[in-house]
Amino acid sequence: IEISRIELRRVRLPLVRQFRTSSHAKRELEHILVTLTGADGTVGWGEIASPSGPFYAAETVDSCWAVARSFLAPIVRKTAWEHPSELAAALATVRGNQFARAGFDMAAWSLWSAVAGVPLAQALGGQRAKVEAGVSLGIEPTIDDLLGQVGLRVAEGYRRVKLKIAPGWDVEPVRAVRAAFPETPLHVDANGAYPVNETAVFRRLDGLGLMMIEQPYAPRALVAHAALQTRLATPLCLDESVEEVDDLITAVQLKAGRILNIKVSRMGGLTQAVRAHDLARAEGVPVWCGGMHEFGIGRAANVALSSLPGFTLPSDVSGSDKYYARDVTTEPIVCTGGFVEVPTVPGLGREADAGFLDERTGDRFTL
Ligand code: OSB
Ligand code: MG
Repeated sequence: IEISRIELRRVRLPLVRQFRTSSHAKRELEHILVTLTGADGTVGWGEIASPSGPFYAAETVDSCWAVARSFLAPIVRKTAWEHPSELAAALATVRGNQFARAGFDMAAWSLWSAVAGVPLAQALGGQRAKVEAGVSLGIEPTIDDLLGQVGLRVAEGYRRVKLKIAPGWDVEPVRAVRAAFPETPLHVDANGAYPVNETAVFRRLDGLGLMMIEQPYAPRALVAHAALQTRLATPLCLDESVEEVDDLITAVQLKAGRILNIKVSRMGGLTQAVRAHDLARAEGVPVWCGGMHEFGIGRAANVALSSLPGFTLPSDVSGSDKYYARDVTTEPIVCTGGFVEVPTVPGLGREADAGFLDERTGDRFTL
């Protein structure tokens, strides 16, 4: 596929509700949208969904912007490719910088599937017509606020609720939610906030019937995760620990977790996300698709990925309305009765809302 134009733009959207994790709080997000235009004029969209600060992963919006302009866009310019995996291999000559690479890989897949005339989900190997949606809830000022949020999302039909935890906000709020919602599938995510000598909190959480405990310790602490897993009945789920397929191989060998959260951004794109899925499936590790508060472009890619057969647990593919009053696509992502439909039209399945995007666009770069 020949690329005639590469465009990057920085786009800001306000969040409908502040989102707080163990490391930071946010009210507005800035993501970078990538467009690759083919020789026939077909456009592929991708999203670089890095947080502004380096608190989830090492990247920031500014680092992604710099690496995208100086290294990734030039690689796309000079690489001849027939399939997105070939472009992904060229992009992977850049070490790290997964979020930045993911935006280009996603744009390549949406362009390629549009040109091939197949839905992105089908191009990736997806099989489901709709995917099960879970929701991720931030740290709230009070337990009553949290109970209110859980009640709202359960009433909307979400099939699993994930609660962010942090030292000082863990056993007590989770126990309160479990007591008020005894039947709701629940899991917790610590974003690596606990020191590796902390086990008491997790042993107390172990009795609350959680689907999983996500990323209790720092990303590289795989040995500590393996040791904790031997002491708990609740499965541990890895997120930040797995940025490469090789990290997954290490985690499986060490038995550092029984479940994997696959994020398109964190894995450096759809190509690597599919590889992680294939490996996890072969190893009997159930996976689900995590999110980074993506706008409609990245969210559509998450829905397509979640249609692959190994995604047997609900994904963080909530409706656009959970985060944004108005999304950047002409049709928002909609969650109905706990499911999001997988588009059946060729390509990504969502069109950018050009006028609204222009209003929200700051810096641009074209090559
Ligand atoms: O750990 O899954 C995470 C958001 C920002 C940083 C880290 C995480 C998250 C989420 C968002 O949980 C989930 C979503 O996009 O719906
Ligand atoms: Mg997580």
